[in-house]
Amino acid sequence: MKKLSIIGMPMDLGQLRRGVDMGPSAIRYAGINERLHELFDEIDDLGDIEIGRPEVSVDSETGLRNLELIAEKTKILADKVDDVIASQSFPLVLGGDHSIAIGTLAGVAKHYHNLGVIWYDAHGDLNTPETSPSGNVHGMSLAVSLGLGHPALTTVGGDLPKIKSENIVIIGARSLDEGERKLIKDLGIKVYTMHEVDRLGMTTIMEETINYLKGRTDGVHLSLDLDGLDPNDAPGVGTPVIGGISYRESHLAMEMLAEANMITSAEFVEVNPILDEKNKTATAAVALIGSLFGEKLL
Ligand code: 4U7
Ligand code: MN
Ligand code: MN
Ligand code: MN
Repeated sequence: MKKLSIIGMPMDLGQLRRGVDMGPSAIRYAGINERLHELFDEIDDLGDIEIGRPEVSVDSETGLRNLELIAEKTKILADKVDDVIASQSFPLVLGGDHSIAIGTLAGVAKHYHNLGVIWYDAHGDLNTPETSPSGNVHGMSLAVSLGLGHPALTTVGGDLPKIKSENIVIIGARSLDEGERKLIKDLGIKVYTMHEVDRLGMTTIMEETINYLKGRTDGVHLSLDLDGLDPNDAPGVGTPVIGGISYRESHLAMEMLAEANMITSAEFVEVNPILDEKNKTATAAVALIGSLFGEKLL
């Protein structure tokens, strides 16, 4: 019995641009249920986690915005994701900005000893309060999951780190801050930047990624930030960076993951319908989700 549970996480507290809280609606509107219903025996849309419209707060010590709120809300998401996996269903989380990954990974990590993570993104999201140029938590979520950053965030869903640096593969990076570059080198994190996308091509990158993670992990989470795609293909994102992964290359990546049958949880984040052109980005997200779950052209 193949079961999917969809969780909407309409949280925009990890960054400053309004609209990303409407991401889950935009993705549902783009037809996610219709697209997936033949690929699962059962699809359970659990609706959205309630975020409300809390007042922006700034942590006096670190300058981080919405720190306590993000901790509170991601904890709720972590529990929900934990429950979904416990019920033998596949958790698909729809964002929201990328700070939601703090919660998703905290929930998923409870079920694996060696969780792998594919971080498909223009950015590394490896900043800490010390290195962040912006103070925006959506640029810190991967670091937080490694146990690095503000304790209010690293302790969401338990004190221990949720993932190990050697189980991460970043794909599509083209905007890395100085502190992130240092962390990548210090920890030896595997990164395929756009240079490698150009040079090796997506086929080789995915073959290598799949082989690399197969040997060392007991589950693999896909965290796909739509800004990993080129802004021409996915304009509805808050922090676009030119020169990204194409729509076709992204399809290929998803199809190869489906063939490898290795993804055990996923999230699609940073869809901002206010900044989008005719729901293009949410539509791309839904098409990629279809491929990830094994939809075929023929
Ligand atoms: B996203 C940035 F400085 N690195 O930390 C930062 F460039 O989830 C951007 O990948 C972070 O979209 C982008 O603010 C976070 C910036
Ligand atoms: Mn991101
Ligand atoms: Mn990004
Ligand atoms: Mn972004």
